[in-house]
Amino acid sequence: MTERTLALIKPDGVRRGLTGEIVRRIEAKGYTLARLELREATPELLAEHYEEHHGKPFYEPLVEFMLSGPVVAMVLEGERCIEGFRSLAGATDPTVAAPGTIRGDLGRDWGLKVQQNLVHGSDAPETAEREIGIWFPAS
Ligand code: IDP
Repeated sequence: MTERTLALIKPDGVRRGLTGEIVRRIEAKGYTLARLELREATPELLAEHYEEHHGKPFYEPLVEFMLSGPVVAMVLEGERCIEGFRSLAGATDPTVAAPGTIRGDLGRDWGLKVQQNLVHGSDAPETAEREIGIWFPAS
């Protein structure tokens, strides 16, 4: 079944000049870029996006990090692309993410309060539709 997912290149990825490399991997996998925009997040948008993490110890540093520079927001389309993009991204912790994945090849631990792990990808069809609605309200 063709799916849509929200993928973000987080501020560390944009800052480090990895946008092209990350988009290249998405395109090489064969997913369609339905939307792609360089965006500045806002506290309100992030409060919605990270609703499930409110109250966790890494929440405040996560929001601060996500506000530290522009992000690239994308809507990807393709068969099973929700699971597929998470597979391309790799495990949350970049130190243990498998080589071959975006986080495993390009990310590492910087000893900070939040994992700067380059990308975000929706984790389920309902989450994907919710997150696409937050970042691209007209979609
Ligand atoms: P995911 O991005 O792999 O889906 P989530 O559990 O949804 O991981 O967490 C959202 C983001 O919060 C992560 O990508 C990472 O940047 C940060 N994060 C998650 N867990 C921790 C943690 O235990 N310490 C620091 N940062 C974390």
